[in-house]
Parts: sequence; C-alpha cells; structure tokens
Amino acid sequence: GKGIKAKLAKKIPIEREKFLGIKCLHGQKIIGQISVNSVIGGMRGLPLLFCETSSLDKNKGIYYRGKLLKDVCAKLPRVQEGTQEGTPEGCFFLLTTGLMPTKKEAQEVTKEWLKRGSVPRYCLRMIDSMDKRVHPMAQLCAASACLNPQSQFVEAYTKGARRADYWKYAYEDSMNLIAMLPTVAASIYANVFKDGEGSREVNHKEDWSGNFCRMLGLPEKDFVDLMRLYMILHADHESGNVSAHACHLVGTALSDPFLSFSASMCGLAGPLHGLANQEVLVWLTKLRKAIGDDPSDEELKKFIDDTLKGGQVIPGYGHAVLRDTDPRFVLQNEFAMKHCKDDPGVKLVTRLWKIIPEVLKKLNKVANPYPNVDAHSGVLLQHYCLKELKFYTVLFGVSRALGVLSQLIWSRALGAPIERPKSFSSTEICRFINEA
Ligand code: AMX
Repeated sequence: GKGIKAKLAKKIPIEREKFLGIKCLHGQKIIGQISVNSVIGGMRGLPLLFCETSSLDKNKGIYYRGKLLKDVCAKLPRVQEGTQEGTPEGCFFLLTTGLMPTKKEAQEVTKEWLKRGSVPRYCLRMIDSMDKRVHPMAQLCAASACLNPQSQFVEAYTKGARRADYWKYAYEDSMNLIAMLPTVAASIYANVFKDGEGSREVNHKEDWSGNFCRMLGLPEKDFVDLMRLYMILHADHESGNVSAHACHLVGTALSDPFLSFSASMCGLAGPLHGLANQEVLVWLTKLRKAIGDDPSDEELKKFIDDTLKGGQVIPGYGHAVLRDTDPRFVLQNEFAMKHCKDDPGVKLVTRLWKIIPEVLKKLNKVANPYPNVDAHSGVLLQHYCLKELKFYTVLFGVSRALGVLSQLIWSRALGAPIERPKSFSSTEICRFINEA
C-alpha cells in the first residue's frame, strides 16, 4: 500500500515496540523536577508530555518530524500547476507518517480528502440555524461536535473493537473531519458575513486549499498559495499548547476525534492563544486610525506605550516557549515581501517587528519581546480581501486540525492512557512544604 494508512500500519508496530522498550527499560528514570511554581504556574516548561509529530526549540522554532519548518516549506512537493507552495495535504502526510511525501503521495491525500469531503445535511442545517452573533469559533466547535454521529471510532468502540485497532478508526474519523472542514468553515463564513451566499460544492479538480478559497469566494491564485502556506505554518506546535493539549486530554477519555477536535477549538478560541490573530488586527486598525498608515517611529512608540499603560498586552508579541522571532512570522513575511511588499499593512507590520521588541525589552519582564505567528497573518489576509477579523481564528483552527489529529492518531496507536494528574490545595501545598 502507498497511502498514509498503509504507511501507518507498517510503522505503528515498530513504534509500539520502541515505546514499550522505553517503558520497560527506562520507565523509572527521572527527567524533570516539579517545583511549587510548576504546580501553580501553568506547568510551564515541565517535561510532562509526549509528542511524536513536532518539537519546539525556543530559539529555532518548530520542527515538524525533525525538520525545520522552513525546510518543510521548501521541500513539500508542489502539486498543482504554477503553485509556489507545498500543500497542507503533504504536510499531513509528513506529520502522520514521519516521511516527506513524494508528489504522487501528496496528490493521493488530496484525492482522499476530496472523496471524503461532503458534509452531512443535518450539520449544514445546524450551521444555517445559528444566530450570526455566535462567534465563528463557537460555531466551529458546535459543528465539529455535531459531526460525532459520523464517528467510526464510536461505532467500533461500541462493537468492542480491539485496543490495538483504535488508531484505524481514529485515522478514518480524522481524515473525514479534515476533509469536511473547508466546507464547514466556508459555510460559517457565508452565513455570518455574506448572508449565506457561496458555494458548498467540492470541485474535484482543485486541492483542499483551492476548494476552501473558492468556497470563501476568494479564488485568486496567489491567495490560494497563501492559504496553502498558512495551513502548513499553523498546523502543529508540539503537544503542550492549549489546542493540542485539549484535543489530547479529551481524546484520552476515548471521546471520539470530532469531540476531541471540538474541545481543541474551544481552547484555540481564547485571546491568549488562537484569538490573538484577530486581536492583532483590531490593534493595528486602531493604530492606523489614531496615527495613520505612515507614522513616525516616535508616534509608533507612543502608541505602543499607551497600549501598555492601558494595562493591555501587545497582541502578536511574546510566547510561552519561544525566545526569538517566530519562524512562522518570518515565513509569512517572506511571502509578503514576494507578493505584496507595498501593502501599507505589510509595511507597518514589518516596521513594528523592529520597534515593538525595543519597547517590550524596556519593561524588563517580557520573556520574549519578539513577534509570534499571529503578528503577521492578519495583514496578509486583509491584502487578499479576507477582511472579516472574526473569521481569522477559524482559519487557524482548520490548519490546527492537521497537527492535533495527527497527534490523536498516534495517541491511540501507542495506547496513551487517560490523563489524570494529581492536584493539591493551597493547604496541602503548605503542609507538604512544612514536612519537607
Ligand atoms: N505585551 C505586553 N506584556 C507582555 C507581553 C506582550 N506581548 N507578553 C508578555 N507580557 C508580560 C506578561 O503579561 C507578564 O506580565 P505580568 O507579570 O505583569 O503578568 C510578563 O510579561 C511575563 O510574561 P511571559 O512569561 O513573557 O509570558 P507568558 O509565557 O506568561 O505568556 C503569552 C505568553 C503569549 C500569553 C504572552 O506573551 C501574551 O499575552 N502575548 C500577547 C498575546 C499573544 O500574542 N498570544 C498568541 C500566542 C501564540 C498563539 O498561541 N497563537
């Protein structure tokens, strides 16, 4: 076999052996320490989780399957005529199997997703019935949870499937969910912003991103390329971030992939996580209203200072792990320099990249004064006329599905048990310290 499933069927037994070996030989070894700060401080930096698909270096950024993101972008096969970017389909192949796909293998994933892409009518009806005031992210959470009757995992589990086979159903559900997401997301977009106008038909001549962009009513070639890049860049960031961890946590209860993904999206919807891309643009729009498209450095610094004095963070800057400019920011900036370097928003974001870190460094408390992925995406989307800020996190979510669902397949493959850490009250912590 040549597809992802065949590759996984070959690889999983080998990885299981390796995993079991680690468990038997080294299960008792200590790789970290837990301080009181870890317990009350969001478990920052604790070596607690397992992740096969990607790994984050605080300076170099994210590696997908041991490959630097910029090399992943450079090497993923270009599938359609004339495209300058690889495909998210190829990226999913890489994340799940650990192998860089050939052009043909990436095309096979496209074909699979096209076949699986039709969304059940009851789900579209539910989306259509939503009040426009429901945030698009909340709609995405609802839609993906409501796809749960499609779950082959649920069906197999109910029929008493063997644990060793769980991954196969997690794989089927994940493939189906990813295939449906462009239609789900575009339907949400059409209802909230375009009075329901827009296509929901999958066109078998286009790839996943091409279909998505067309359904959004933005079929321009360069925008489709931006979407391919965007979907690759936002896919995976280890397993400790809120969206990945939420998906994993819920998945360990053996909730199906549709529910696990829904939980993941509830987390992505928060302003300190995925919603930051919406917030960045709100902030930039305020900035341009206040001091124009071409302000002086002094005016910019003053505007940044005023934001901080108002008790707000600068959205798009800082990171819990990264300590340098996020390569996902850099890769978007490279795209911008190639395609739209004269766009006023792009120019502003590029200038702020130099100025904001200077200001944040002076606060002497920001661990990372440099831009993250969200500082850039908004102005690129604006350039190609995707203007509706409230939709931006949904794009992030569609992309994040690739990462969290690859991780979920591997969690089931390796038999990850239910997650259940021990918690302490403040009284217990004090007692513990006094006894120690
Ligand atoms: N602007 C102003 N202050 C900031 C800041 C920013 N961009 N980033 C961090 N700080 C402040 C914190 O608020 C904190 O102040 P406090 O001690 O008074 O509460 C202090 O610096 C130390 O925080 P940290 O250790 O540097 O950050 P963290 O690991 O606690 O949080 C993050 C990381 C991303 C939540 C934070 O940098 C932030 O709020 N950034 C802006 C929002 C954002 O861009 N989020 C997107 C992150 C990427 C993603 O998930 N999509």
